[in-house]
Amino acid sequence: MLQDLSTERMYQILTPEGRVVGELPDLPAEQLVSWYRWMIFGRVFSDRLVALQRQGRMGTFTPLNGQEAASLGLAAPLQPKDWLAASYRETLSYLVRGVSPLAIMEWYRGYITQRFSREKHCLPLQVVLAAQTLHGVGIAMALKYEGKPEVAVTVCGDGATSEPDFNDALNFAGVFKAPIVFIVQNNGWAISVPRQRQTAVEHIACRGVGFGLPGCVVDGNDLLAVYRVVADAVARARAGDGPTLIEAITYRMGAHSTADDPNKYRSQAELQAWAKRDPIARFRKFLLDRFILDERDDGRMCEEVKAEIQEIVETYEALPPQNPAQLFEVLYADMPPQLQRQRLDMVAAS
Ligand SMILES: Cc1ncc(C[n+]2csc(CCOP(=O)(O)OP(=O)(O)O)c2C)c(N)n1
Ligand SMILES: [Mg+2]
Repeated sequence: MLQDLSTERMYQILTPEGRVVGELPDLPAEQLVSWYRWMIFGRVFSDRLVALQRQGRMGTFTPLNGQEAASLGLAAPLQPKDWLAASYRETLSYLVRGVSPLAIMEWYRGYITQRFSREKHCLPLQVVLAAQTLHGVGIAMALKYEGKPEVAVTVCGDGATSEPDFNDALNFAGVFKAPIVFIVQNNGWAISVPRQRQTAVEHIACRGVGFGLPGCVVDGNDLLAVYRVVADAVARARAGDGPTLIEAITYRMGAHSTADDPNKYRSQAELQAWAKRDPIARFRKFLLDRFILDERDDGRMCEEVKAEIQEIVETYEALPPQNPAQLFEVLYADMPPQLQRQRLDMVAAS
């Protein structure tokens, strides 16, 4: 299907009004309802972490509101052994892959957490913009050398595409046909810098051409469209046909982080226009219209999710403080001698 896709038009299956305009993927109703629940989970979780931060119970947090469809849709087509290397914005992508909410909460609290387990094949959330794209290509090349059937997916923001790392990653992946999918979550802003300041080309996905990669633009607030496009690109990488660059057009409804005030740089009119494209409302309408979900199930599900998150918060707050010695333990498989000495000094001093 990727042949049908182009950077000329934005691929879409459901319009913001919930009208079907593309080919629906053949998926069971339970799958669709479970995805809907995950999007609600992502939003409630994000809101809760913002509230905890405001009360001094959480570190700086980067909300994902508005980007639930892109975050879920990019992770949903992956097999458990495929790899994901993404940024601080993709908390929902990680949760869907089975990373524990506690891992995310510890990470945002500033703990050195060991809960990003290798079994989930997710690298820890990356803050250094675009560095994860290189890590993703490295993993993809390792998979290729070892003749493994898995692929890597790497995700960054629109602002991160201006980093040298992003360009190096695309170039290397293009030349060596790495089994990887690059996804750019174009949410309109890099903190206060608008998307227009990152590149003069019309779509970020067009930049793939310069590296020999096919690119496509997808409506990032259309869960089924993101799923479909990423599933095709993953299949392409798995078949040995090389990397793809996908641009998901979405919008960050909240602040960049709990340390940011977006009212200083963007208009209410822009926010209101994007509120009409809400990814959860769009998918909900689709499910209700098709009788896959009813209002009562929906209400019950929201309450369940809130209760589940409340329990997670209680577990999180009962966690012991960080053991400083752990700082040394997560970086190297074999700790170098100077770090072993520093670790012993630290333990002795504490
Ligand atoms: C290499 C590097 N430079 C600068 C920063 C500071 N910084 C953190 S987030 C951010 C904006 C990123 O915007 P974008 O890539 O669009 O991702 P978004 O936050 O919108 O998801 C910047 C400049 C950083 N983390 N890393
Ligand atoms: Mg951005």
